[in-house]
Amino acid sequence: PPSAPRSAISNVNETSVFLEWIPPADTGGRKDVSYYIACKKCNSHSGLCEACGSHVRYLPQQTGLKNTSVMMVDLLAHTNYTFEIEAVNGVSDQNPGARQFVSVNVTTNQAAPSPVSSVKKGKITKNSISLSWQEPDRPNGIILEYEIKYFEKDEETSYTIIKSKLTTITADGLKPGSAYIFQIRARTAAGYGGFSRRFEFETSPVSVAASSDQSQIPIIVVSVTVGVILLAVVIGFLLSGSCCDHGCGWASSLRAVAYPNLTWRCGYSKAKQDPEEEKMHFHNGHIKLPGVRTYIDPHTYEDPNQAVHEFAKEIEASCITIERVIGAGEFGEVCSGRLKLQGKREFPVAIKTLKVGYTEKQRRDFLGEASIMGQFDHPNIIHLEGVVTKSKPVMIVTEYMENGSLDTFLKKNDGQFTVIQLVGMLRGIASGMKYLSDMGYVHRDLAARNILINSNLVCKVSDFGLSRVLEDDPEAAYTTRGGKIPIRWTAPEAIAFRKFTSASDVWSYGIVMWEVMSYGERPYWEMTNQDVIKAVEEGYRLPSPMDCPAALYQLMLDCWQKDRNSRPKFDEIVSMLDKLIRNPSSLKTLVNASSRVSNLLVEHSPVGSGAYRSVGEWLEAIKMGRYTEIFMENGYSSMDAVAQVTLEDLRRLGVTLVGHQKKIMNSLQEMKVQLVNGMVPL
Ligand code: IFC
Repeated sequence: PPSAPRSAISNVNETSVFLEWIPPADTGGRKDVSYYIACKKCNSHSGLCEACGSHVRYLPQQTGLKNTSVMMVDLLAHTNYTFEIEAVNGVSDQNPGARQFVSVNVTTNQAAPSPVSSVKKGKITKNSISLSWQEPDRPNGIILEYEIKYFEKDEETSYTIIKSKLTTITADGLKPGSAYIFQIRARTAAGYGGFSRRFEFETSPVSVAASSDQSQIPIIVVSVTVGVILLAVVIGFLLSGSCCDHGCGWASSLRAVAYPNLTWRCGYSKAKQDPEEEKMHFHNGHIKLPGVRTYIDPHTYEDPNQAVHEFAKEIEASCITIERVIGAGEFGEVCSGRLKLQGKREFPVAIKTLKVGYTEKQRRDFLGEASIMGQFDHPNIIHLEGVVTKSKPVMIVTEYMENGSLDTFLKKNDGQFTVIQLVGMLRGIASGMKYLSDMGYVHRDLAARNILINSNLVCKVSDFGLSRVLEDDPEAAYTTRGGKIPIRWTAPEAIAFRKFTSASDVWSYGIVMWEVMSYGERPYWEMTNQDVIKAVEEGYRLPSPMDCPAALYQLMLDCWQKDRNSRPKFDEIVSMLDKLIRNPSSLKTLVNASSRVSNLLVEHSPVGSGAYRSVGEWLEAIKMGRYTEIFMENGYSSMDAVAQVTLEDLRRLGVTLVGHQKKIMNSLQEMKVQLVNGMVPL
């Protein structure tokens, strides 16, 4: 029988899991290897596992898989699963020994509710339509409310949304005898599900026009009066003094410090009277919109301790065993260790400590980080286990990512992964970034060094801030306005006028794609920050990494569009990568290696040192002038053509002396490196 499959990776999307692996090292000398997936559902408390049962669907199938990937759908939400991937062949049945498999542990997330499928009309009048519907087939949690969107048929641009906790509503104020389109979606703690299909219902036609018009006159009079009064109140309110005169308390002065160029914020928040009252109405000044989960900046909290305990669990120091130091943080050390929570099995964690003798501000910033991380719950975002604040040292505890940061991991494993595995990593990162951008969180320092990777090769977005030097050249990393910016990863508008948005995160994501596909190469190599800024501004972009699928390089170029609105959104990037993963043959077309180099030659005929205007000049310079004639006669008459010469070609041309071969190939290599270090103009 074959040995076990290798390098299995998983990607979790809500309640679906995508698995991928590479074939076994030993096929047992046979060609009939196929794969079988065993699924076990595991209890996170007892650690006991049982078979998954028949509700799980396998795409394309569970047994006899010929390809090295499979997708499991309809798993339970928030459940630990172990998948065992076994390679089998025609003699596996006869094998008395242990099964050879690779296993992957994953935890599913909560899925959003499935769409509402049946909607019935109730009472219909000339101005109103009543509806009722059934709870979705798969609510995947407790339904908190429904959202009903409706609009007049063919007038989609102007729609109305109503929310309801019940499964019935009445839409009124409608036009008589008109068709309306209704769509309903449910919301659980996991967010909104998809909208139902469109349901069309019509109001009843006007029967006696005159009488109905009569009956509406008092309504119109009342509405107009109320409208005018409201408008007057609002205008009066806006004209009554400014916040900055009256002061808005500590939180808003902090906001003003955080957004110095957005002074209107101050005038904006002034409408919120004094801080006490503000708290009552807005819960710490955060207007929580139902169903829209947005990230809350912990700085807006009056009391940072309240923020951290709203978003992070307090862990008792006695539950933590620190094992070894794995890095340096801005305020202390980062260690690996183990966490044993009540009723749970001990598991590995990473621990960041706040060194003794910290200032109040350092403690606030340190715990502010935990308040941010605690708001996120996504398989591709580093997961916060909790904080220790009641004893010293103060700590932040996260899940442990065995393989550390992605840039170092890729450098260590240069060339070791399949393209699909690399795309799987990129897909995970894009999915985490989609989540952050949906939450309204702008990362600002997305780079491979800020991605962690675990033993299943799952990538998670993280942020180590200043704990690692942002740039080798700290001078150049400072902008004219004093902010520290990782130039090579940052979009031009963010460098130029600090316009950090999810679109600038998309630019950085493009750079991460390039880092991943080139196994941790430094973007723009040893160019200085100033040269990078200049080249990018002039429209130059990084060239394709070696052996990079054309579709991926195109996606990188899309992320690096100057106009930030033209860049793809993270959800589009995720779907694009999913499409490529589902159809691996789409990754077979590589950016043509020769076009890559000759392209550079054409656009960047090197000038200055090390540049040669002719083949003869070049060969003379390396004391190989004797071969000029042979080169010219065999079609290598331009530097462009010479760039493609291989060792075989040299032998064919009669360059048989190994020393000469080496001299020519080395010189060519050197030129290519210089050229590749130049960039491709868009
Ligand atoms: C100042 C600040 C930092 N504001 C936000 N962050 C931030 C930190 C944001 C995010 C992200 F991506 F989710 F938005 C992540 C982090 C982060 O990764 N923090 C962090 C990670 C804090 C403490 C620890 C112990 C770790 N984990 C590890 O360093 C680690 C190593 C290996 N495994 O885990």
